[in-house]
Amino acid sequence: MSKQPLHPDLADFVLVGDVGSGKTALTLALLESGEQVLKTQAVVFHPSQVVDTPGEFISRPAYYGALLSTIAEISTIVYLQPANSRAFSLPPGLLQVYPGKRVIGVVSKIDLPDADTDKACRILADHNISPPYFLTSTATGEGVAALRSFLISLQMPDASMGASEKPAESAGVGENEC
Ligand SMILES: Nc1nc2c(ncn2[C@@H]2O[C@H](COP(=O)(O)OP(=O)(O)OP(=O)(O)O)[C@@H](O)[C@H]2O)c(=O)[nH]1
Ligand SMILES: [Mg+2]
Repeated sequence: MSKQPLHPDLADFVLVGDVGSGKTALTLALLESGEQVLKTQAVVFHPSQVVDTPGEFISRPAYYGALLSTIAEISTIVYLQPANSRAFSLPPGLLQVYPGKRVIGVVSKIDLPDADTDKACRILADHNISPPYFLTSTATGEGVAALRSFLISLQMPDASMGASEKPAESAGVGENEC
């Protein structure tokens, strides 16, 4: 659990994605936390309802119930699609259970030599996740600030937009999307 969060306005989202897709690394980068990236064994609740989940939650049907109860009270799902993966991991039907959730598509690990960001974006689109998609690397830091700004903009009082709509320019989004 982080103490004295640097970004208290970063709130109310849950990261989901396959084992090793980079959820914990991205969570800590967004929070600018110095914590070590370790394999996530159980749900981690950071302050302000920022929630990191173990990849097993979506890769093993036995955990779907735990996933559903974890995300019940959270408004925004941040789904990570690794840039070097062709597998889409969000369980079918999850978004039907919670049709009101905002889903943000993130292409993670864009620094990897075998990254194919266009392909990853197509995979997101093919699974009905609406753009913009945020391209990130926690190795280089690329795209992290843009995603953070976008997530913070969702906490603004008039942020009724979905991820499919362009946020205010002041949110600083635009360079790391596809
Ligand atoms: N090159 C590179 N490596 C990354 C990036 N993000 C995460 N990694 C590495 O990938 C591995 C897995 O990252 P995690 O953040 O632990 O992945 P996770 O999705 O939290 O995994 P689980 O907790 O097992 O579900 C770690 O060794 C990270 O250092 C990235 O953007 N680029
Ligand atoms: Mg993790």
